[in-house]
Amino acid sequence: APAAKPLPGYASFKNADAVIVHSSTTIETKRSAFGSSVVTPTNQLYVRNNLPTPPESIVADRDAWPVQIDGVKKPRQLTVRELKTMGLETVTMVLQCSGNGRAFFPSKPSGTQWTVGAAGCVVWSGVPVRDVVKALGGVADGMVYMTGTGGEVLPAGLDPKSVIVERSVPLAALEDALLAWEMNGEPVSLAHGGPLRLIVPGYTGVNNIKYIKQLAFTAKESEAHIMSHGYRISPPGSKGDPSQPSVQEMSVKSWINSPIPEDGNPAAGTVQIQGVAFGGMNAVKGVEVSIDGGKTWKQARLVGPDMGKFAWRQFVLQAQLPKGTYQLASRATDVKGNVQPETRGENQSGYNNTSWADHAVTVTVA
Ligand code: MSS
Repeated sequence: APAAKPLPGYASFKNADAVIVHSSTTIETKRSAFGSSVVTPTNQLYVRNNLPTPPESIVADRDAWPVQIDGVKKPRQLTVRELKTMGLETVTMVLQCSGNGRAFFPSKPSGTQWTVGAAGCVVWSGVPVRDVVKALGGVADGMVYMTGTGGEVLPAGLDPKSVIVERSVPLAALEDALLAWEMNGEPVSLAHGGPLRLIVPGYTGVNNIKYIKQLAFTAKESEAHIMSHGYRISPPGSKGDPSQPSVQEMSVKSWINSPIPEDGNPAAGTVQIQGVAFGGMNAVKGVEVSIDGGKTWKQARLVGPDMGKFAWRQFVLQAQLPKGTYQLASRATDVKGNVQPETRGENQSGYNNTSWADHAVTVTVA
């Protein structure tokens, strides 16, 4: 096996045994490392950066970080210090990269070959965006998007639009959105977007803008390349363009984290089949587990605290398994009755893979 890549400096606090370093800007949580405590520990959470990480100096004086609020009746700049007087909310949310599960596409789309570990369940605290908007006189007339801009210093000599991390989501998303300064009980680390991050619960990772420097309510979608052409659900063989759907709301998904082949063969007898399930915009209602590749299913039990509709639930099924080889699969249903599909939706860049068949594991009981 090739030698493991070292952790980059900004992520040196990560647990090297619990992650796969794909590159200096892409780090995946190992499937064996999700644990059974609902929340993903910060030192095991995945990282995905589209640009080089900003310098540590931006988190030296966190409360002084400014964010410009535009597209409201009274636009102005606010510091984190001021935001901390304007409201407080905590939300537990699945943060998942749009490309999680890309490695399972037989078409081998280019991009990081994430399996399941570009996701985690994370607790965020900050001010509700709706409180900020209210304090600034409400959204200006005619605005239909909420557009967040990342605070990276852009590489010189390039058209800013071609590289800037700026994403628009429908205005309705502001109802659940936060400007967050705390993650899992600590100030948001630089790796995860400190000093201030836009959190859009239920939406894929890319919409959660790190080191946010501007939050604008806009009449049009951002013209940044990452919005107009990147992160589009493009038909196989075609390039991204603004007419195609963008990656936004997540949908119902689950996968098994134990037993998995990486952890060795479980002993014959009672085997606890466990994993995680989430509904994106809707709470999870239940999870079924199959030991025969999806021919038959049994209802699993949801385990641990319910941390709200944007969090994931853990599930477990105790199965009596004699020696043999089993194809273990899980299939979640949300409260609206949406069922996790068997197959992925094919697309050029390998986004939004929710297929239960792709996430199944073959395990030998010894
Ligand atoms: N933000 C910014 N500013 N920058 C960048 O790069 N990225 C994205 C988000 N945000 C970015 C941002 C992505 S893409 C993702 S996933 C996320 O983030 C991640 O997170 P973490 O914390 O984990 O790293 Mo895909 O859809």
